[in-house]
Amino acid sequence: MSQTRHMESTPYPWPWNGDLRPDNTALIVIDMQTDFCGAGGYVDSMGYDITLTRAPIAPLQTLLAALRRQGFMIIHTREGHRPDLSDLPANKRWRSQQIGAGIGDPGPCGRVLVRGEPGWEIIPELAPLPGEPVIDKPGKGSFCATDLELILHSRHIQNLILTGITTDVCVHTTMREANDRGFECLLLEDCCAATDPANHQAAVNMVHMQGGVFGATALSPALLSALEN
Ligand code: C5J
Repeated sequence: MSQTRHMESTPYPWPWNGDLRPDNTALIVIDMQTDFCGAGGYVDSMGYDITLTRAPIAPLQTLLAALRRQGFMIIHTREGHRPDLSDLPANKRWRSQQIGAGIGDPGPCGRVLVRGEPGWEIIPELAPLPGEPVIDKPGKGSFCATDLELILHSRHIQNLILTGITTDVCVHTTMREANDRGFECLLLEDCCAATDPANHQAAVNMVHMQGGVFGATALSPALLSALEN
């Protein structure tokens, strides 16, 4: 007989059906790259405070250690473009130039948001382990123009735990895409961050609407204690 396991989360105990197991649940760590949280990267060059986007590093290290120990699938993503910029929409490039961090332009960490450049790498503190899939995505959502959905279905994943940066952009877009594809989503608030704390909170609040319109949210200690029990 199968056992149900829920954890404390808002606005409902997650997952909806109590079916939380290492072999049906994946952790996605979104865009923990130097460009988004390192000195001289894309976010820093736009003038935002990287202490905000670095805040999830320590909770993520604890979470990763626990989930790796228990055998959960771990997936990492990187936002970035081909060196020839053939996958960079002209309007995305233009907007980034308006704020002084033109995608594809040279910067302190190499060409901004370009694959293979130092700024595009995942930060060493959260480096993927061998065997953990890394999804390279040209956009905000992790499902757009990637093989993420195929990978999740091949591993029979039903539940997704979403973390990384930024809460209001790439994490939220990915959560919406995943929810529409039928995945049961949990956003871990302390393992995410935005370039503006009010936007982080607004993104969390949006998930809580309509009985959990995109899923649920929680703090990582709630997940860790559910897994310990
Ligand atoms: C942004 C992201 N904010 N990873 N990307 O452009 O959220």
